[in-house]
Amino acid sequence: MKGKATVKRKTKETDISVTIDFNSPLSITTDTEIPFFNHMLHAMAFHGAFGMDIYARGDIDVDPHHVVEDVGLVTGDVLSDILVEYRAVSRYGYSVIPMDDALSEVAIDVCGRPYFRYVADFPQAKTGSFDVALIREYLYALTVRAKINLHAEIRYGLNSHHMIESLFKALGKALHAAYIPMNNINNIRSTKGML
Ligand SMILES: [Mn+2]
Repeated sequence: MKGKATVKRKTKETDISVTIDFNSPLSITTDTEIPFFNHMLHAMAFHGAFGMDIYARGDIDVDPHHVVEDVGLVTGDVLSDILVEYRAVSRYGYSVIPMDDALSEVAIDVCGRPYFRYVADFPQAKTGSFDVALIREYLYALTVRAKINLHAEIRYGLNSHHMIESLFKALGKALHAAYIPMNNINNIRSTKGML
């Protein structure tokens, strides 16, 4: 079905499966064994109003780095597959989302030319046990594999948890807008009501 794709990837470090389904916004499971990462991924899909099923196992006893980065890689692969099926999408999506003290901005162009800009200055290096530096690894991996232009900026905030959560909500909403299939838009926007 268009708008849905699954990619599985198994290496010596990680075993990952990601499904995204833009047709089923209520179906969200995030199972990575990294509670804060699960929380952020869930917020992204929920506020982006798309279905997402993530299963990830890996050497988190070494460092959650591999799992976080590889979930980004596989999620990018899924978005790339969805674009192939849709053929044309709206391309652009942006969102600015506040959460308490924090404000984050995400702008996306699904253009086939990977570009990544990320601005974040966190007041706390960890939220719970989660190293906030890993957020960059996830976003960069997703950007490269999805072949999108992603500008992500946490403008300000006092609490790293709020800052990252506002960023993931903005990312979800921006992805939703950027991957609207182009044919549907044309149909709706045609003054004739059809093409
Ligand atoms: Mn939270």
